[in-house]
Amino acid sequence: MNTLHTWRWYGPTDPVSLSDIKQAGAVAVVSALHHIPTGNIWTIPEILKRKKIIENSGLLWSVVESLPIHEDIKIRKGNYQKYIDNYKVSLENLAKCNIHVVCYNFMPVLDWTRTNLFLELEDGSKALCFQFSALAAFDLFILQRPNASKSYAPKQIEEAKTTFKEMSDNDKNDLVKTIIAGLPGSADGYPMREDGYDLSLFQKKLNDYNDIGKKDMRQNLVAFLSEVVPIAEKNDVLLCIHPDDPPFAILGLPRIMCTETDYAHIFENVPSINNGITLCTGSLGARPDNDLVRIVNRFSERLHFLHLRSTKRDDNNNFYEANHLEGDVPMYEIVKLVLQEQIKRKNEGRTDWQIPMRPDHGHLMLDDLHKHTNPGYSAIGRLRGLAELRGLELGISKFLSD
Ligand code: DNO
Repeated sequence: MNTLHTWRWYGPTDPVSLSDIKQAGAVAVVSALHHIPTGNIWTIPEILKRKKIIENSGLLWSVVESLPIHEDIKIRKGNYQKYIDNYKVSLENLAKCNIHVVCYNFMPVLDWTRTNLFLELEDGSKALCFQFSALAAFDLFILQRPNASKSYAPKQIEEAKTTFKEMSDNDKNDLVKTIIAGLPGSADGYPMREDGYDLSLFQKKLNDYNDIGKKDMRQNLVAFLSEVVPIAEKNDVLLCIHPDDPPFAILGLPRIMCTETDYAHIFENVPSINNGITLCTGSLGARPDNDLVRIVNRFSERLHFLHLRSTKRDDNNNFYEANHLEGDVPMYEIVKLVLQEQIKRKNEGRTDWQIPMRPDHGHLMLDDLHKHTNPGYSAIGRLRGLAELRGLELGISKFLSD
C-alpha cells in the first residue's frame, strides 16, 4: 500500500546515475527532456529514447517533471496559441509512450527560487534557504528594478539595506547567480548557465509582466487549462500543477498558485479530475497560513504527484529546508492522509490509486559535500529523505491494515 517511490533524474548528464537511484530504493524515475527548448514539441522518438535508457536500467519513467510552459502562454501574448497547440501534441505523444503523469508550474519568469544554496546547519550538512531580505537587497540595490520600493514595507527596506551592506562582492555575485541563473529543473536554468547572467535581459523578462496582475495571470492559467485539460482527459493524462516556490510574490511578479484558495479557483473553473495537484509540502509549508492537512483533505482526489519535504519558516517569509521529518510540515499526518486516499481509490477501482512520490531535495552531506552536485538534488541527502519517508509509510500502512 506504499506510494510509488520515485526519484528525480535530470537525464544522462545527472551526476546521480540510474544505478545509484536503484540502490537508493526507488522503483521509478521522474524526468524531463531538458534539452528541448521550452515550447517545442516533445516528439515520440525523443521521448522513447529517454524511456529506453531508463527502462534498460530496470526502472520506470512514471512522471514528467516538468513539461514547461512557455512565457508567452503565461502572459497570453506573442505566439501563445502555437505554444498551447504544441503542448497538446506533447501530451498526446507522452500518452502514446505510456507516460501519464505530467507536472508543470505557472510561475512567471523564475521557477523555484532560493537566496542561499549552502546554509550550514548545526550537524555540518548544508541546506537551501530563502532569506527575504537578501531577495529584497537583490531587487532594490543590485537589479534596481524600477519602482521596486513599492513592493516592500519600510521595515523590509531597512532590513534589505543592512543585508546589502554586509555583503562582499563575492556574496553579491553568488546571490545574483543563485536567483537568476536558474536552479536545476527550471525551464531555462538547466544546466546552470556557464556564461553567467545578464541583469538587463532579466529585467526585460520582468517587464513583460508590467501590465499583468494576479487576476490576469489567473485568467491566463484558466484559459490554458481549458484548452489542454480536455486533451489530457482524452489521453488519460493526469496534469498536476506545482505550487509557486516560494509561495508568495517576489520581484513584483504575479504569483497565483500559493494557497488553498488558488487551487480552489482553478478547480472551480476547470473541474476535471485530470486537472490536479503536485503536492509539494515544502513549498506550500513555507507559508504559515497554509494548513497542509486541510489542503490535502480538501483536494485529496486530485493528488497526482507528491513532493515530500519539509521547511522551517519564520513569520517574515524566511525559510530553510529542514530534514524531511522535521521542520513545520506535519509529515506524519500528510503521509497518513495520502495512504488513506490510496485505500479509498483502490476501493473505488481507480487505476491511479498508487500516487508517485519523490523525496524532494535533501541536504548536502557526507561525501556529497566534496562533489559536484545539483543544488537540492545530491544523492545522499535525498537517500536519507527517501529512507525516512519509506519507514514512516511502512509504519503507518501496517497500522492502518491491522
Ligand atoms: C524544485 C522543483 C521545481 C519543480 C517545478 C515543477 O526543486 O520542485 O523546479 O520541478 O516547479 O514544474
